[in-house]
Amino acid sequence: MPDRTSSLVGIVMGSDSDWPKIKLAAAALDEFQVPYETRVMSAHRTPEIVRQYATTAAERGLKVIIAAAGGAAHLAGVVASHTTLPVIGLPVPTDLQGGLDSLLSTVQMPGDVPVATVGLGGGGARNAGLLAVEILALADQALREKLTAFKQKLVEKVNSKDAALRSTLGNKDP
Ligand code: RP5
Repeated sequence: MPDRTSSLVGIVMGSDSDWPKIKLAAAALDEFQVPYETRVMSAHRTPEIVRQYATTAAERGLKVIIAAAGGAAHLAGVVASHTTLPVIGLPVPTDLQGGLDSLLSTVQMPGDVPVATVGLGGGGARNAGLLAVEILALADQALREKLTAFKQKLVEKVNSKDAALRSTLGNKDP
């Protein structure tokens, strides 16, 4: 989805090298037709741009910010320090134990500056997008209904996997 002024979610990442690892966050927003913008900015390389982006995000209409970074991952925390919008921290996998450095740098915020940190990998990226949808759904009935339908589909999906596996293994119905 292209950037546009009506974006409700901002996805910011520390480097373009993060994008392939976090794009499932954007895919989740696409799935729920939530408009978003994507930007590359770095807490270390372009701190002034990060400050400007975060301080003006709410007045530009954004409701939630997803901030992804890897390594010494300070982006989500710095964004959170400059805005009252909810910030979802998305740690990016690295070569150091799969991204443990990113996870701890993002999740271990000092009190008073919350960052809602999701997990590493594809599940984490998808959950970042879904969590943003859930936050928006607090004030959007149509989005809430889509989430309810989504949950129902999950149940159906797992039930059919359960039935298929039991049938493959020749298990009797419980
Ligand atoms: C972080 O440094 C970025 O979020 C990225 O995960 C990592 C490496 O960035 P590049 O050197 O690939 O630009 O700030």
